Amino acid sequence: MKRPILIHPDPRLKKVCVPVPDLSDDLRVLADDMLETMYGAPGIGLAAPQIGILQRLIVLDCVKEDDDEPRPLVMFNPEIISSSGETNVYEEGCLSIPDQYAEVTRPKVVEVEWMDRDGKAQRETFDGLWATCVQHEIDHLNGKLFIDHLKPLKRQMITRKMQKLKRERARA
Ligand code: K1U
Ligand code: ZN
Repeated sequence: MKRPILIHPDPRLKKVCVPVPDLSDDLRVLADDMLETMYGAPGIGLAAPQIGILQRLIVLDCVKEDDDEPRPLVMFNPEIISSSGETNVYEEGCLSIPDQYAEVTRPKVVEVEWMDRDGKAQRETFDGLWATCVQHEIDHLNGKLFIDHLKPLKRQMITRKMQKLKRERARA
């Protein structure tokens, strides 16, 4: 089932999320709903707080080419265990900040540990867009948005646009 995505500013997007204790069928359904919501948006990632669930769960699939096999990743309690000194600049977007894009600098390569949909511990090194996306999603779990990486004036400008968008949507 697709879930509605919260739009910034929303206090739930600023909260630090709690770890998922043990896997359950409810959590697997939540992860599947998040993948459906992400693909439907469309997007390349989604974090649980974006649908109002304040638990440490993210999903992502950064396979770009339509002809390539999809690679949906479900990560419970993801943790970055190492980051490269080398950085990468990517023009990021966010499903909670529609139609706004800005360049963000982040480590180019990150090593991540997480628990998968079957409760199995996983560890993998990500590069390029995958690394950017997994860092963007883990930021969400810590109440941080990509605009928090920008200069205050630019952040304020985007926030005002989102406030206007939310007022318009509420009136419609
Ligand atoms: O977390 C989110 O809000 C999802 C976000 C992830 C992301 C995008 C760009 C850089 C870092 C993280 C998105 O998916 S925004 C939409 C998007 O990037 C996209 C949509 C359709 C096709 C390809 C990309
Ligand atoms: Zn986002």
